[in-house]
Amino acid sequence: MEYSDLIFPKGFLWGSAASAHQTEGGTHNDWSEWEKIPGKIRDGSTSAIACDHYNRYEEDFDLAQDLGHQVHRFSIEWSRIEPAHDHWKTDEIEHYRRVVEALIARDVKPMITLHHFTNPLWFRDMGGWLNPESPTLFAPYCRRIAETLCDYDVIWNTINEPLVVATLGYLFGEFPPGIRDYGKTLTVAKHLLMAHGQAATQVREVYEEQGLEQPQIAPVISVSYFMPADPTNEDDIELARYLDELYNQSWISGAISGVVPEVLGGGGAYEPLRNSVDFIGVNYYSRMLVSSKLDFLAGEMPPKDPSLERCEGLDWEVYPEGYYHILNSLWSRYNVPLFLTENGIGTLDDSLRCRYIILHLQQVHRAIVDGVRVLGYLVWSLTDNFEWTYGYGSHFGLVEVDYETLERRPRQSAYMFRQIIEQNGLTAEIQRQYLS
Ligand code: GCO
Repeated sequence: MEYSDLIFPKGFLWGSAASAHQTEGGTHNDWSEWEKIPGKIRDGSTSAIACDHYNRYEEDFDLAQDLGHQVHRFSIEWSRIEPAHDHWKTDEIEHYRRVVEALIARDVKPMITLHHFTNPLWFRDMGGWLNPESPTLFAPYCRRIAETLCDYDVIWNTINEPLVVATLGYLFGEFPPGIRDYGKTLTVAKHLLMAHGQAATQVREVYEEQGLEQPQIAPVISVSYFMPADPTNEDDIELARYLDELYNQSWISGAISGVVPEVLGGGGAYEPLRNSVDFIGVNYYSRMLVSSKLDFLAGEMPPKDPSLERCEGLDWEVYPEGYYHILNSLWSRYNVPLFLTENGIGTLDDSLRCRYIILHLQQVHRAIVDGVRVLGYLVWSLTDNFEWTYGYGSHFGLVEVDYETLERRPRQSAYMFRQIIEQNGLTAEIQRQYLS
């Protein structure tokens, strides 16, 4: 196989992503309560200690720096900041100031996510994202964080993967609150869209009040490449198209247009959404085969392709080409720059992780050559961490965590990725070395 150098645009940003609940330990929110219910987490574990990142963030950021990362995406744990409604923990706010300062001191740019899956218990008890007031209940927290961190050079993410929150929490019942109701799923997606608008508006207002230049703000969507199980069957093709529209497109089109889409319940223009998207954060892991003969809403899926490699635990197929198609479709439809905020694989086979990263970056490069504007690429994740319903059963880290001693050990993939960053892309040599 002949390889050529695939060099990325000048100024392309490289790094890794993580979230508070999955790494920090010691959080107290709707997820930590959910984990206590037997059977919810497959390995019976909890996030109680996770990676102890709350106490070890400096050590982790030393690693990010040593590994050449230019950006680190992380989330702020809302339940730490506002543990009771309208009660604010100044020491916790200051903690995140130190976190941001620690990154900046290492020359790693912070990308701050305001909401990554978890909710404070008071918010859950007020109905969570089903409550029509939920977007405005979320807003004051966003304002406090923006007030604290606006003096630093950071990038803002509002809501992480709204459709994952909605579908896994309210359609398939695998995430808290464990509901299975299609109508509620759409309501939650709509409220998360409005919450994104509220968050962006709060951040913008704070910068405006302080006379600061506006920062970059984006929501982060999870995308899957839906494919008909039978590519000759019209109904399968139609179902794949329908799911793409619903899952990949509807929410982000609402955020960009400022109008709540009909599929999410409509409601016309929502003022806070105006000017809420500077770029789209895109998380891609895999494709999804769908069949019209099966009940998708009941979770029935066609068999996977046995020839494809899989992600540990989650069982996602490795399907790099889907990345190329999705990036092209988002760009051609919205013409808004894309930041690849998560891509990676859970595996104990680190050579598979190396291959996965290279194969996906080849597709990203292919999209860039087509003219798709891509700003950066972040590996999920810097370290192994608590993988939601899979507990510690899926290893996504460039850096291994020994959960007995909490020792961190960079894997070969971490050094490979450092080389990619140094070269600003994939040299022929690196592709030859890891793909053959
Ligand atoms: C996210 C993700 C992460 C997961 C990762 C692997 O949605 O941002 O869910 O939190 O750990 O996607 O599943």
